[in-house]
Amino acid sequence: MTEIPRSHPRYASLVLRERLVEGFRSGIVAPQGLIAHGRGEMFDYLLGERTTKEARAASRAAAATLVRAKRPVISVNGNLAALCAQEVVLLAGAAKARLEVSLFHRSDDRVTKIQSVLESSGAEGVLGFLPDAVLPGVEHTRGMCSKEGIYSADVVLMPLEDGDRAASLARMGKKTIAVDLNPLSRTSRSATVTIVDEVTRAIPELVKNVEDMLDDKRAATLALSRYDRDENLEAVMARMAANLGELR
Ligand code: PTJ
Repeated sequence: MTEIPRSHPRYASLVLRERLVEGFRSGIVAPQGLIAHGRGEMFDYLLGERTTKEARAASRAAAATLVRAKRPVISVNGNLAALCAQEVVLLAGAAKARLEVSLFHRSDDRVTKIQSVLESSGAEGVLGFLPDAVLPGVEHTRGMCSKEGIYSADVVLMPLEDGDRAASLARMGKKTIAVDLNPLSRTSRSATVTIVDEVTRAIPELVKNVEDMLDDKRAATLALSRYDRDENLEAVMARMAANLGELR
């Protein structure tokens, strides 16, 4: 890994890049994942590279959706595994969710490697290696999933998800939770709850909110009653536009 001095003004951002490059070299991250991260960085820049009040409200609604779920599943791709495998495993534990490796650019080799990254962070029963179902309307291997996991889930958390797959899950009647820095993406606009935040900030915030809501049903009800996806996305875009104005 390239040594990044802590004093560098863009230290946190550069460390994430290094994690992804390392993940790419070890076969976890798809080459396209590096490009996708660059797009995310641009939106994060406009966001101010911090968790906003809109993201916190969406995170509380997402936590409420997870604690109320009967069969929650977290969909794990290469970028997520490279950036924050440990935090994802913690979240699965707190929300009693299954983990399924679900790749846009699927290969058995990458599924195996991502599964073993999750297992070395303490995950058990990771799904995804032997898919036995297909997401309706999603062609080729990117539609493959497991019956026991994503296919029969009632709630799917899908960080950095492609728009076609997100739309298919929504059409199947599932509640979906997106983590996506792009408030304009089809994924952001089709999810039940969309957290517009960088995933390494969003997942720990979600763990904290899930833990807080496990024994507090009123907090979950309140979080859901206060959340409106389209209003939230509008507010995020207004914030980005205002930040851009200030940066000028
Ligand atoms: O590992 P695979 O094969 O499943 O492939 C993963 C990628 C990410 C390549 C695949 O799912 C893909 O092509 O995704 P998209 O359609 O490019 O969407 C990724 C979305 O995530 C984009 O809207 C980005 O802005 C956003 N994004 C990228 N990095 C981050 C992010 N959002 C939050 N945190 C990030 N670090």
